[in-house]
Amino acid sequence: MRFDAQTLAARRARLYEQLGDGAVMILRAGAPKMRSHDTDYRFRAHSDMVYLTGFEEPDAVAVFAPGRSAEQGGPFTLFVRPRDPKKEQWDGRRAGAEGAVDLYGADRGYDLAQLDEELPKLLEGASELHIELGRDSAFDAKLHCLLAGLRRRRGKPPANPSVLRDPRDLIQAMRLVKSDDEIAWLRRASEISAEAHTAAMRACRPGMHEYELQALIEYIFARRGATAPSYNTIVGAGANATILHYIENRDPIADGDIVLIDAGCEFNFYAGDITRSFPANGKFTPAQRDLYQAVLDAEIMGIGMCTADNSWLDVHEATVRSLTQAMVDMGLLSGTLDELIETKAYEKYYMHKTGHWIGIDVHDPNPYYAGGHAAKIPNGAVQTIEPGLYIPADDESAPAELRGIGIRIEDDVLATAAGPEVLTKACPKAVSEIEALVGSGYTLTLP
Ligand SMILES: [Mn+2]
Repeated sequence: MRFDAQTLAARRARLYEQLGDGAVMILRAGAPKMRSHDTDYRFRAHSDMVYLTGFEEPDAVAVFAPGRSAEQGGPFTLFVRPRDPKKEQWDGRRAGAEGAVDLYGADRGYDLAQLDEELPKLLEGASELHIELGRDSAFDAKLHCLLAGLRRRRGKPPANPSVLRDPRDLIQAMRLVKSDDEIAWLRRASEISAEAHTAAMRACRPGMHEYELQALIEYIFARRGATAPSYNTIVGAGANATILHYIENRDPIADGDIVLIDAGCEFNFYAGDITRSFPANGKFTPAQRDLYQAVLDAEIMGIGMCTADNSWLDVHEATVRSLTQAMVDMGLLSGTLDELIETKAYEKYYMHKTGHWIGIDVHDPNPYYAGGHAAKIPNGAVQTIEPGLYIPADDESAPAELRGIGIRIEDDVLATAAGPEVLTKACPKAVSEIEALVGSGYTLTLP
């Protein structure tokens, strides 16, 4: 278990308070997914499940029923895969029903086989059920049968929850403001990610392949104890950098290319997310430098706006304004600034939003709107700021020297009462710093 028992118990107590005694919430860890024939992708449990239980095994089902007293078994029930020495020999250890209680603090632990029998009992008398539908059709069908069965009971008090709600509404709002522990893990994920990017810039020289930089980055993630990249590492050289989510990473890096690396690690479940763009040969051309500086100016301005006075949309709109002006100045767009913004003409070269919440998911699904308005940035929330400009190689309307260049610069920013704190600040981004760093050499040493 990677969260301590107290942290988890405190999170559940907050959840119970918001759920109220009449509600029941069901969360599921999810199932492994096939990668090829009989081998699966490495499993990672659903973030909400991990956040509230710390339980990482596949297929687990957690049921939270705040209204159940200790005599009734208590509010937290965990259904898990049974102990099985033969299967554990092949696929790893299992906590089992006993471990669910002893190691994970469940009030009751059951084998998954008992779910059909026990779940109706847990739902009895609940007025409201929080369950995410549409993720697993077999589970949805089971639940529909169960609810229909509860409704059919004649001559007995009503036993069915009559309101269905999505658990994400409650939990994702809880996850927006990070605790000190969470900030420490995000900070560590940011530091490791920054070290990896810095190493990649040092190591880069024309003639290498994109995958060599990916390998170095992911080596540093693993070496520093990160469990995995928090998303597929993007290393795009030249025109590949204009593809937002380019993950093939197979091409050689040419002299004169800008290399865009978007990579971050997951440390104790929490994500880092950094993008840097740099000249493969260590020296920006004047056109590359103009484009880079325009994005950097917008990024630094956006970071400065990560305070409780602003919404994420305020930050986005200010960034769009700054980048659109730069696009006019560089001959990419023509027209008045207001008109180009109004008609979204800037989307030709800047087609994504300026950032996203980050936490236990790299795109932390915390609320972006509250009461119909873009959500303000509360102190304790962490978000990325990541403006970019992408000029397709075949865009004949763009100045020739700008074609086939992609620039994105991304940092992870914690909003605090004292102002924005850049968690990824160890990763250089000023033009002079980048030019000094790229190609300066990185020697891989094994400890
Ligand atoms: Mn990002």
